[in-house]
Amino acid sequence: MGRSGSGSAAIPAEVDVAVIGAGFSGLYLLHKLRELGFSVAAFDEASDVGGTWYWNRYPGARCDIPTTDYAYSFDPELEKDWTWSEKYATQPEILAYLQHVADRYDLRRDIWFGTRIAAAVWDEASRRWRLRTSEDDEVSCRYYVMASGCLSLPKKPDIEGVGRYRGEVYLTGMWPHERVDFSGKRVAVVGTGSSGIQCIPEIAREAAQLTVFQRTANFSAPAHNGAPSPSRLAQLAADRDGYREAARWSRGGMPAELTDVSGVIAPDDVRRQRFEDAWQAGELFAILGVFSDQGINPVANEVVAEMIREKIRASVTDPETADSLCPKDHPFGTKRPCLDTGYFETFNLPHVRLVDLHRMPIATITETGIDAAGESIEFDAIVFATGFDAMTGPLVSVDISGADGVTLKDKWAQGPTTYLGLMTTGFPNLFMITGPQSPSVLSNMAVSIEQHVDWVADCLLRMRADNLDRIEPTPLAEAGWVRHSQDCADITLHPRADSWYMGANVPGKPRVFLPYIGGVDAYRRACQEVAENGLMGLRLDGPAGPRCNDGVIRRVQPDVAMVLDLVASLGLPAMESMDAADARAFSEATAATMPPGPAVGEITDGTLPGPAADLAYRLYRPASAGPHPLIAYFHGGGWVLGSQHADEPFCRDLCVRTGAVIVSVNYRHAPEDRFPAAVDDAFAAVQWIAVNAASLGCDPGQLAVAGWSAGGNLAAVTCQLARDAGGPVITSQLLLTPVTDGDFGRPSYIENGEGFILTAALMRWFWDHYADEAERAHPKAAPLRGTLTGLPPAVVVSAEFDPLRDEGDAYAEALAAAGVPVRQIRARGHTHTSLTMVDAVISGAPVRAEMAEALSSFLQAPARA
Ligand code: NA7
Repeated sequence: MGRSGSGSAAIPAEVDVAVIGAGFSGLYLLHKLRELGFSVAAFDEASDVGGTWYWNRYPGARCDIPTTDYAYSFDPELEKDWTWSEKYATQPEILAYLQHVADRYDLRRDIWFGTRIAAAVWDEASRRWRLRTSEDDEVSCRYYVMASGCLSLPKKPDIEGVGRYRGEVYLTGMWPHERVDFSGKRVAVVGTGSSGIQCIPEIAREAAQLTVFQRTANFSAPAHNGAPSPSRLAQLAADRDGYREAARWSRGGMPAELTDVSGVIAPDDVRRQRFEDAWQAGELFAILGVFSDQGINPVANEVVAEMIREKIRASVTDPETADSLCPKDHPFGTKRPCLDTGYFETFNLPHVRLVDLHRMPIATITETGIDAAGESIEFDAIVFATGFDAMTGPLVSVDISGADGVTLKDKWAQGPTTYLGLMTTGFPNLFMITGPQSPSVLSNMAVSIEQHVDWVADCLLRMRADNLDRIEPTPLAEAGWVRHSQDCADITLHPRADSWYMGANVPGKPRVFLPYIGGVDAYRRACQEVAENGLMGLRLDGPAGPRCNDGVIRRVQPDVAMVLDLVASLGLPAMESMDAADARAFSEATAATMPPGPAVGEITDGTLPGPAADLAYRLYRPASAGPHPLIAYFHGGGWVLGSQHADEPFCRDLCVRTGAVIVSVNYRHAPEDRFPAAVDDAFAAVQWIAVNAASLGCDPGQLAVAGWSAGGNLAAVTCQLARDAGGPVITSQLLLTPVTDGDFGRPSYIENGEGFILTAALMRWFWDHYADEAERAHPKAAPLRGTLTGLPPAVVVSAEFDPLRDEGDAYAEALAAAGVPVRQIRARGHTHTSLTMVDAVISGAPVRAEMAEALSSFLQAPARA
């Protein structure tokens, strides 16, 4: 049986809160909850406090977040007490710090060491958890908190023959407490993640021979370790509270200035300078933030990746070894980058050898060494630096059985599902500290741990005050958070890598991005909003009776939310407060700040005859050989704004995705030319384009019309006019968030009338400029009110947070009811404008891919007579 740190006390039968783990999380939890008057017992398998820093005692083990920031901030007195000796402290120093914390707050008396919690069962009748230790002792607790760490379950080396080896074997994550002496020995290190990269230079100092077995070359930057950063120390001395608060509201959990320099657009000298500055800083967030777009744009990412490869090639003398050490199979940052001290230079030492497992795979481990590609290499010791079953491993390794008898392991068989990374449905009163779908391993853990502990403590306090004793996330809230967390990952390059972030390092583990990548700041805001909104998404119960404010805390796509935040922060005047000329100038100026869209084969300008005057058009031709399908395109802008080149990024994107020639036609605008001038121009343009298809290098049998917003309105009306006039033959229509009706009473007008760029007020302004009240019901203004049979197949895209959503959906449904083939695409989490923000709103790309694929499939179908 485990004993409490104070010595003899037996495990208590009943506590308010049981905490698993006595590392950074467990220690602060214990302290905080005890201060609040809860009875708490903590359990740890280790014989003392420290968590990660208790187990990872391998030579060279250090933190990779500067110690100025990798420490508790909850007590200014504790900060005054402790002085770090280095920028990146060694494992013994961090362990000493945590021991000091345990002493300072007298924590050990409530920690049972050498005690593993093997199983936990929820008892609904008593609304308590029953925990069982590996020694079969039982503890009953109201709340059960897994503070068991993200990287605390080492992955067993999964290499053929591993059990046969007779020499010394070490696992970096379970290093012996006694000093290991490699002097004069032949040593193998398997694995080149952070642990391998930290221990290899240290082992090379002692060993007679060192052979490093590398499966994946890793990006690493010099830590430039030494004294703690004078500039960070000065900032802390000047305003400790301000510094800590800035860390709490930063992207990664350390105060940092975010850049808006794009790695795609910046000139070479700027790129180089920014990179060199980050390289010199020797901080992970610096090298991960050289460019604003390196995490999402492969081109920007490759700029940084190649500059790091240059550094590697410059450090390593043997070109073949240098080449093997250069990472080429994953974007930079998608596997955790390392900070090192002399790692690459170690391979210049005569007794150090790199075995690149891609060139020389391990056949088997033998009794005396490792056989690789026909060569038998003998070793006195093998060090496995092969990583962890990260994030979910430590949680599901306990046999946790929830309210419906399902185990956590089974619930998460396809990947973890959590609410805020803090709780999971079906497991009431169970909290996780830095669980999956929280920023955790992507952030400064110290900051994330404090935020989680504080949130849990506030929650328990509130429940106590409100006479409640049961809490569980609702399925709706949990599904919403899982989706949001996934949405955040999907706009990054992370899913491209076989990383432990993706669960890819453990055979059979589901491939799911595990941490939350939306940022510490965004995450903290979400947690705060949940608390402020009556613990939204959490079902509470107890003597005071049940209560639940169900809902989804984040529904807007993460990059769309960033755009909305930016727009709100600019405090721009409402467009409807301007006259048409000012509104046009304003909208053009805004468009000029957007990325231009992908390159196409050719862009040419021309004019075509219109009913009143010539109409300007801009033609986008794919790089491929023709004849191409042809799309007549009408821009958005509420019939008031825009021109033939206003939607250029979207037109280029459509051109590239469909392989069609896009002819974007200008038309007469209101208020100078009111309804039906724009319709007349649009129809005339389509007639001209159809007649001239061949001379435009296109296939006359593959003509589509397309438009966005008011342009979607014109495209829809044009199809009705062409049908009624008996031509031209239009093979399909693409309506992107179209205006189809002037009904302001639809729910989407009420739900999304404000705050999503296109407002209800602006839409009224557009209509007022365009058409008289009496004209608005005419099918040429409101195609939804027209006859819909016999129209070309349609792709109709609506956006969830658009006032026009419901009229777009209504049009799609009415078309389908009239027998028109329809592909209806509902863009979840998007706004009226976000789908056209090519290369700025990444989450729009899959929607545009789907619409282009649907349009192409209609275009390629045999033309309808
Ligand atoms: P990591 O980062 O998971 O690194 C493990 C390394 O071991 C990595 O290079 C793996 O290659 C390699 N590995 C794993 N299994 C094998 C087998 N079977 N054969 C050969 N090589 C293998 O763990 P660390 O302990 O270094 O770091 C974990 C985190 O701790 C770190 O990110 C910091 O946050 C602190 P692979 O890349 O899978 O090809």
